[in-house]
Amino acid sequence: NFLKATAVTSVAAATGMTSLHANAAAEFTLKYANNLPVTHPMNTRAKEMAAKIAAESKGRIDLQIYPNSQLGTDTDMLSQVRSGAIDFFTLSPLILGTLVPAAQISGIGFAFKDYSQVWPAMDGELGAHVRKQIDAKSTLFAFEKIWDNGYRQITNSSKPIKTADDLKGMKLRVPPSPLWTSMFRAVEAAPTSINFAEVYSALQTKIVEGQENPMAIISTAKLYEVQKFCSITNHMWDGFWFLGNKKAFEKLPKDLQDIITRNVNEAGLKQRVDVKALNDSLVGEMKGKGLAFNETDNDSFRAKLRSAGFYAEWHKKFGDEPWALLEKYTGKLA
Ligand code: X2X
Repeated sequence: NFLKATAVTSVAAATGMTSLHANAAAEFTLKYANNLPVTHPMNTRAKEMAAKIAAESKGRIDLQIYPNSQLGTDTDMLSQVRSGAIDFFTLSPLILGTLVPAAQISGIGFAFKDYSQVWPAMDGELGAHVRKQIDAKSTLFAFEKIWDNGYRQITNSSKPIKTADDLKGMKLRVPPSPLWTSMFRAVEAAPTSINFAEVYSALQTKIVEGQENPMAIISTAKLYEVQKFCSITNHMWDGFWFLGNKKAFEKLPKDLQDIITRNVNEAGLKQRVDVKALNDSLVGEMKGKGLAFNETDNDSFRAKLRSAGFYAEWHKKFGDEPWALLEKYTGKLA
């Protein structure tokens, strides 16, 4: 099919072999699936990574990439990676929360002030705590370096969101995750869980008025075509754990495991730089495409979350020790 052809071509380019031979020679064919457009840094870096893995393994590994929810929604792909139908999958810690609740802790609203708090936490003790939970509570493991999704902003088709009150009753799409629903209920919006694969059409057909995502996704998924306003809330940082099926990975020879691990982590670090750069450059570009941007009163959102008991509720759910780990990087939250 078309996808396999694409994957094989990139391997062939890296190894200098013809595509047919590259495919036939590979001793291990591994599948990596994700929910994002091919133009997003997640996929450009993954493609480069697959080529490096092919070259360094001398063609023994053929890492095939299935982007853009082509194998199904996040919910479907999560089942597939759990069962071993696919080998690797990148997923938001919050959606992973449907399987490993503790993983959601990095998505607490307004927790990380900026990237200078995000990476030390995620590459440090908070990330280590979450990866340990993933390993203990599922058939999955997460590579050390989490990939970036970015700081999330709210878009909608009806009005600029300036304060928390502007969200009252607004039908907003959120990804399938208990924490996401809880957070937007706390600000009295009307959140609906919809997988990313269905977001563009849900906005186009006005099943929901709005959604929230980082700049790189609003741009590469062309959500500006079906939204009028983008309100800069920076309400949450989000990433993608690069997940692997433990059994499938453990079957690989140690030297090949090492090649994959090193390259996944290296590609993740490069992808972080790309996402940050896009975040800084895309506002101008999307303004030109008709999306109206506005600043927001961040304190009004935080105050509302606090008074609704959002922080207290999730502190209790996660427990004192994990919460203390989070606050070690963010400072006192509520
Ligand atoms: O579903 C989303 O909104 C997305 C693409 O940001 C995630 O994968 C969490």
